[in-house]
Amino acid sequence: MGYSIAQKIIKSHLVEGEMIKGSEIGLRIDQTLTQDATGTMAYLQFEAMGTERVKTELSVAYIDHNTLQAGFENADDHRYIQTVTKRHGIRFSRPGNGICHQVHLERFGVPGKTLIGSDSHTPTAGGIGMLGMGAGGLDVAVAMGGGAYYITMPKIIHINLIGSLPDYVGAKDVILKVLSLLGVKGGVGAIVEYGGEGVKTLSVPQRATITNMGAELGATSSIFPSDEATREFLRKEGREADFLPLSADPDAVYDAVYTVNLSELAPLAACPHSPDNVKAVSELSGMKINQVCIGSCTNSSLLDMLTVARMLKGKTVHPDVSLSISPGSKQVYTMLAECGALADLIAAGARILECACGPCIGMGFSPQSKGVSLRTFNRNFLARSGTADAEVYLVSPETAAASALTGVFTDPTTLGEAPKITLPDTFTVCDNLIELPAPACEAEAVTVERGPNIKPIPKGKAPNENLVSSLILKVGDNITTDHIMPAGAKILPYRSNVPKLSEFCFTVCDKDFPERAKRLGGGVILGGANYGQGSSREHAALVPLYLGVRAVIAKSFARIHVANLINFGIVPMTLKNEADYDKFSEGDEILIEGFAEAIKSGESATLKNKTTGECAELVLAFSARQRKILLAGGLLAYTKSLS
Ligand code: MIC
Ligand code: SF4
Repeated sequence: MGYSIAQKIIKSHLVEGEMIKGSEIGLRIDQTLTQDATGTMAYLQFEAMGTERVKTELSVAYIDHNTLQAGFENADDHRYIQTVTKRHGIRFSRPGNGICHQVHLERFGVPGKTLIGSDSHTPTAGGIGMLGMGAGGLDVAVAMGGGAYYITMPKIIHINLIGSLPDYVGAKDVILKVLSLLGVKGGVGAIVEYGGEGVKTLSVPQRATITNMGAELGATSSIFPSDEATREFLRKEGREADFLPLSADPDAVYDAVYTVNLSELAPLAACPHSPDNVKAVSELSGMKINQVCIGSCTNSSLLDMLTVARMLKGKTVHPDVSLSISPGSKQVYTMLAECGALADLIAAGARILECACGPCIGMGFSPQSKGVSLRTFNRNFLARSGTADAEVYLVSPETAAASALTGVFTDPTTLGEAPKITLPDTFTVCDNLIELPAPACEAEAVTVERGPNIKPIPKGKAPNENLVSSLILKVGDNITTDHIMPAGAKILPYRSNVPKLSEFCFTVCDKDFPERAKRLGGGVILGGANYGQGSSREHAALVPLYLGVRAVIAKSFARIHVANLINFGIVPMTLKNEADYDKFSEGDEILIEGFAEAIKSGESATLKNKTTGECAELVLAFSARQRKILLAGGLLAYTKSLS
């Protein structure tokens, strides 16, 4: 039997376990990336591990999320990351250099290699045939120290692309189509692999839009073959030597196969508040809009920006619309300026932002009350924009530009002849904002600067013999990490200050939660299906830990979040029978007898509702390694116990 692309990369990086679907495997990690909103924690944990120099082939720290410096906090954290990386052998991408995934694709991604990043959209690298996976900061710290990265051996979902994209239909419409087919849980436990004749009609940045938003499927990763288009992209970046052809064996066997005919696609939009709530733009046509935001790691490539610039050239943004544009990287920004397209955007009335995440993570540009915002981003979770009652729609740059001009939802295919964009033969390459670390012999002389915003990380605890607790929160299905630990301009500056951050925990769902959790001394959370979907932020585990949460019981969990819970010693358990969810209410007193013993060796445990007398069976599906981590009170303690 042949191998798929992802299976080939896994095979060549396997250091533990066997490639048996559903079992835990350990992978050697070639490259890591961090961004600033998760990076401080990742480097504090790396320091706590005591490793002097990173052991990966390449590790890069990006500053792209917390770039709105309304106080000293973010700037202090940037300085910490700049100095700690210099000391430990990590490259530092300065603020102004761009969004981690876009810059990594341009400057560092290599087909066939492995990458983990403390950001859930790390699979963007799959656009270049690299196996990129999002992970918690602690997992990235361990990988930087030379440790393996553990995942469940995934299923492979094959998306067979045929045909070619019609005018005004973009790569974003492809992934929105896939989201409409699979849903936000459809990729859980799987890697999504693209193949078929249609692949060669897509450039690397278009492929990267598709793999980027594979994160919204809940997938472990998404990947494209590495072919002539990949070689061409690398050549333009001056990195042809990094090219390696990579494709699936003709007899590779897939767990599921879907065919998407690119020629039949039409512009699509993900409606509030979920990326899989997909409708045709034609169905929404005419709806009044207030804001358009173009950018983010999904749609900020030169191709995207040039397309938008051409559509706006010589026109003016509708008076009722505010349009923001954030190019993905300094390279994209520079080239837009060089060819005059930036002037076209400015002249049309676009509000040009720096090349960073910006509005995507609620860092400014929050919509007006009840505002309708069209965004080329990847997430439209409730309140993520910073305006709780805003309606956010996710669309392609083509739909965004068309609607910015008319002031209403507009299907770009109705606009007449589409712009034909030809990309330059070479890209403007200049890595002057990527700082190299100090050489090993000078590293000790580097002083790591820590600002007053950096507070100690809470420590996990070993489980008690019995779990005697109460349900301090009951939530429904598809709870995202943006519900658990909201972000945005007002909260993100406290990413290094867990006590302060805890004041915002779960406030999107229940504004009294932090106070209640503190008053009750913590407890247990009950969730629905796909609990913890979305971001890789380990703060969604660290902050509940600080508030005394010892376990989370849910119908099912999202991959990165469940790993983060285990890493910090919070015990994630699933209900054997989902209907038992209804037997429990917030405030109920609960008991799990033999809790520590069940974690040590049991497959299941009984959850007793002391308030009502009802019972439910819980599944404890842990690997031997995860059991040891939980018993040690978390990965840091476990890793230390090994040395
Ligand atoms: C996101 O898009 O939600 C983020 C912000 O990039 C997160 C990381 C974070 O919360 O810092 C992610 O995707 O992992
Ligand atoms: Fe940044 Fe948004 Fe991409 Fe997250 S999804 S990395 S916030 S641009």
